[in-house]
Amino acid sequence: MAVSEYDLYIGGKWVKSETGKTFDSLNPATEESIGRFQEGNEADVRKAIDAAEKALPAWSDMPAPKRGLILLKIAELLRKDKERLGRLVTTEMGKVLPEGLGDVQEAIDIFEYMAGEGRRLLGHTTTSELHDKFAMTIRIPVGVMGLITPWNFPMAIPSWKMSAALICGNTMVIKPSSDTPLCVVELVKLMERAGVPPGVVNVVTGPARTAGQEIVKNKKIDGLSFTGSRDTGEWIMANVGVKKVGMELGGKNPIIVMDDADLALALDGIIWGAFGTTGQRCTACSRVLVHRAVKEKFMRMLVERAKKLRTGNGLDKTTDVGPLINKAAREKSERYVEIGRKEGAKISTGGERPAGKGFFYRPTIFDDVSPDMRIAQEEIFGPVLSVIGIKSIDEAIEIANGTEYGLSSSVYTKDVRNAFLAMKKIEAGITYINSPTIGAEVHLPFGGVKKTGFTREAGIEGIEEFSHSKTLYVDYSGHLQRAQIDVE
Ligand code: UN1
Repeated sequence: MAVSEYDLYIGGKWVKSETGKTFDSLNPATEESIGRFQEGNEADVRKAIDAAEKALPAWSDMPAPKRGLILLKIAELLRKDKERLGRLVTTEMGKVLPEGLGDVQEAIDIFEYMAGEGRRLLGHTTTSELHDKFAMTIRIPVGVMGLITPWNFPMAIPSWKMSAALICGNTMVIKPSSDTPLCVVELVKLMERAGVPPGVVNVVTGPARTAGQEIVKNKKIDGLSFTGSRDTGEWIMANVGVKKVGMELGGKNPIIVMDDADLALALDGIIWGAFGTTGQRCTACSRVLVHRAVKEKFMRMLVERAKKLRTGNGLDKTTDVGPLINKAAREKSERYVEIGRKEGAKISTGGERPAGKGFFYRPTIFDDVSPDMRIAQEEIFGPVLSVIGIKSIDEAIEIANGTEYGLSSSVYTKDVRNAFLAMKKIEAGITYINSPTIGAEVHLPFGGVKKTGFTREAGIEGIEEFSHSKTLYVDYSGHLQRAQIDVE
């Protein structure tokens, strides 16, 4: 079958890259190409920035509720096309179909949510220390935003960023991950149809080392929003210069199972949290901290269930776990399994790749893991779970907090004291009680602490990454009043 070629989207036009080069996006389940994309470079990014700069005055001047109507239209078009796009996510990224559809649903949800924010964009009014003086804040756009997005939620995460950036009145250049450019290209085609004016959203596909670096370093970009790996995030922080920066990096998310927990419920949650999306969520559960009083029993349940998980093409209804995104990702999981073995942890199931095409890897569980092992500290981003025994909620929280990351976390318990201690003391942006570490909803803030980053996306807080607060003072006293001086 002939492979379609897709162009860059700059200033409202689909154009070729300056490089004349292309790259292919592969279906990770079959290793076949699903599309050919422009290998955009620095010059392409600079053109896209110019287009975004040109479009900024008119777009930022449009009343926010009116921008909101365009966002609603985008949501409507996404909804109409949900089935096709869900299959596209499944094919390009390798999730199972219900998750592919969920990815599109999350995009619909956030566009609807942010459309409503257009009628709010809250500032606040407050008192003044002086007579006849009025004080308040409003939200203003950041300007031209650079968005660098990952492959694991190829519709949802670009939508979190684009919807918030749009409603706040910014224009933007987006560089999607080279593993999933088609999802963003399709999303932007819908935006074009929904009436997003030329130049407001520009797409440059291409490598991190050329297109990506230009977005990070270019001084005309006023704000940068990045979701991706810890290493790239650290490089960005060191090179970004003076810009408003959003950082959403990795996780080593724990689920604590206490001795009073409903074990069947915890089992469902852990299987879903650890092996859903093949463990490739920054919110995926990669550590289970289980009370020693129930550990043996729970391990038997967990291993039995994990063994039954069927790996395969996500479009196949019988598949539970899809492939990893690419060859390097599978090799990373393999490397860590080797590290875990050498560290002395015991493989209870998995630890191998099935035969045949596709970047598949069996769901893998390590038992007898100690908290300081590399497999319990470092993000693997694959279907590899470490189980650690604990004796109390205090010990569990200490181990939960004993990594550099802090995104999501969870505790299974029926004891309100355990639940509240976990909610208060776990160092993370999100704590779930009696549900897994994944499944954030778009009207609540999403983000982490420590080396996970410092940004909150989605929810009202999501507005802050894509706007500045501006302070306004109105003095109607008719004479000079000096703050801090004329206070008597
Ligand atoms: C991510 O893995 O980067 O909460 C985002 C969740 C999803 C989003 C995950 N709604 O798991």
